[in-house]
Amino acid sequence: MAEASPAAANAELLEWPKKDKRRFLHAVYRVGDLDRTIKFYTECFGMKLLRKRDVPEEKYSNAFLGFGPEQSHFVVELTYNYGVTSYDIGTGFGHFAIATEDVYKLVENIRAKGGNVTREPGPLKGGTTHIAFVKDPDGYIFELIQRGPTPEPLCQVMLRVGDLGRSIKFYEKALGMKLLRTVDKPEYKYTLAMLGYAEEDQTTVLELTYNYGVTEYTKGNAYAQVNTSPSGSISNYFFI
Ligand SMILES: N[C@@H](CCC(=O)N[C@@H](CS)C(=O)NCC(=O)O)C(=O)O
Repeated sequence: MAEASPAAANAELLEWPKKDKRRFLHAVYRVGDLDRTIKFYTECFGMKLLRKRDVPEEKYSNAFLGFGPEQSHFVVELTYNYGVTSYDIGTGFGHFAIATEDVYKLVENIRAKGGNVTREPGPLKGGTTHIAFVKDPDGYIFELIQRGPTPEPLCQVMLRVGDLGRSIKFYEKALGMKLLRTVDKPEYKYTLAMLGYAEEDQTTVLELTYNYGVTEYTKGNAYAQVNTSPSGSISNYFFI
C-alpha cells in the first residue's frame, strides 16, 4: 500500500480533532514515595484514591487519584520507580490547579496537616481572584483557586513556554484545543493563554505562561505526559 504523503497526513491531523469529543485524562508524573503522596493528596486536597497497580516485572507502581471517577474526571497518575526517591522537576512545568470555594479554609487545613504553603491566600497580583500555592512532598506545585462549585476541581495544568504563538498553534492544530482567552500582564512581564476542550469552569484547561524574553526552560526528569482522549480510551498525549 502506498504511504500517505506528508501533505495528506497533515490534512488528516487537522480533520480528526473535529470528529471526536476529547478531554484531559491523566497527568502522569513520578514521585519518590507513593504512599506519602497518596496521604497528602487525600488528606490535604480531598482527592480520592481511585486505583493502584504494581508492575514488579518492570519495577514500578502506579496510583490514580482525582476528584471523581476516571471515566469522567481528569486524574493524576503517579509513578513510583522502585528505589528512586527524588526527581528533578525542571522549570518548564508550572503547577496543577485545584478549584475550591474557600481557599482560606483549604490552606488552613493543609497547614494543619503539615503541608508546605509557599504563597499565602490572597488576591492574585494584579487581579481579584483569591489564590494560594502549596508544594507537595516531592516539590510539585499546586495553585489553589477560589471559585464557585465546579464539576472538575482539578482545573488547570500550567506549562511555561518560550513562544506563545507557536505553542497555541500546536495545541489548536495537533490536539484540537480551543483558545479560550489570553491575558497580558505587562506590569509583571508575562502573558497567559488558556486552551481546552470546553469552558474553564466546566473542565480542565491548559494554561500556557510566556515570561517576557524567556525562550527556554528545563524539562527535568519528573514529568512524563498529559494524556488526552475521546471519552474512554487514551488516544493522545503531550509531553511536558
Ligand atoms: N513568572 C510567573 C508568571 C506567571 C504568573 O505570575 N502567574 C500568576 C498566576 S496566573 C501568579 O503566579 N501570580 C502570583 C501571585 O499572584 O502571587 C511564572 O512563570 O510562574
